[in-house]
Amino acid sequence: MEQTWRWYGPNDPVSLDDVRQAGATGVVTALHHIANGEVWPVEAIKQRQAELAEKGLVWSVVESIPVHEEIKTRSGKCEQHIANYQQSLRNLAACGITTICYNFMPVLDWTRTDLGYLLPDGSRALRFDQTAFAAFELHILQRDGAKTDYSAEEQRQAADYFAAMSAQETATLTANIIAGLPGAEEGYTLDQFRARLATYDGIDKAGLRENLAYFLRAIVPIAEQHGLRLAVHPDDPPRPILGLPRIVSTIEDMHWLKETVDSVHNGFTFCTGSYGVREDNDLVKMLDTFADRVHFIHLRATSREATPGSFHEADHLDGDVDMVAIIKSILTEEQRRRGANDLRPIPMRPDHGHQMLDDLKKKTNPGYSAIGRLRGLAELRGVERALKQTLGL
Ligand code: DNO
Ligand code: MN
Repeated sequence: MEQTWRWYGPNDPVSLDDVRQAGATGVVTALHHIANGEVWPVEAIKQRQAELAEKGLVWSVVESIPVHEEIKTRSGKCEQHIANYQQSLRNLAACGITTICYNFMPVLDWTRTDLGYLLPDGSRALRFDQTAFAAFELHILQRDGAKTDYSAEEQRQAADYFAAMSAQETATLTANIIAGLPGAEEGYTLDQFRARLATYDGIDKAGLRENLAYFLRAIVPIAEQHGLRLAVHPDDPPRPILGLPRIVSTIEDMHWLKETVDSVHNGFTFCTGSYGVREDNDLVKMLDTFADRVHFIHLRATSREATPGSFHEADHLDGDVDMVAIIKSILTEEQRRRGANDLRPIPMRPDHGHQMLDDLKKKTNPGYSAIGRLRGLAELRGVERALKQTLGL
């Protein structure tokens, strides 16, 4: 595995020196200063590469070129956004950057209700509390005519939860959900959010799949021409929320993606923390089934809680996912690729970490503080080394 690290650019409180000291050799980043939908110019890409090279690092993976909402809803300037996306891909290829992560989650990127969930050891984790989320949806958002599938019991719990919240807690919960977590290109006010949700009225799962297929038919040929590896990030959490469809959550979705545009360039970001939230996702099976199309790996673990749908982020080796088995599968795939003369290791990054030690006193990007990810990377690297030595992988 190529050890990589997500870096949000010059404003990231984690410096490139920190990244090197964590032992990563590759950087995962994006040109966040370029507006969503615009072309990434060659000069801007080269400038970022030069900044990294100065610190002995390479730009290994783009995460993400954001997919404009008008592509997801196939409305407005969709065609222009797709043409721009194609051009950004060509420009990245011209600069030698070939692995591109993206996601197709409607309106919201990854979503959490609590950004500072206190763990017994005093560190802080990200959490998705299904009851808090339902309180937001039913009592704060209160969208007219919204379809929800909460049971009577869930509705009662959400009402109790909401009744017990202070104004400050209500504001914090709302901001956590709609203001945009790191990497999400958009944040909203409540009114903007309601308006954005309304743009999906009439787009069901089949409709969203159609829009993704349309997008893939436009970009996979470019990836083929230029040797790019596209890697779709799964939905997080991996299920429909707020009445919006989600289409990259299960092995069935992965089959659909593969069959819809059947090319090895049309691949996956295998994010164990996202897929692993569903109990019915067999992660090792998913990874093994699509191994030749897994172009990028996010390793982290989540722990499902007693309330269905609730989970929090666990230590990298200690959640619901069998991380050792996952890493074994990745190393087996790398061995297969070497046999086929593809010597490139698969880029992997520790995806999120707990806020801990000195970082507890600092303002950090939720999930993307230095020390927790450093710990995660160190543990994952240890597992890799042990497997390589004992199994000869
Ligand atoms: C969640 C995290 C997110 C993710 C972006 C994908 O699992 O990895 O930061 O990378 O939502 O674009
Ligand atoms: Mn991820």
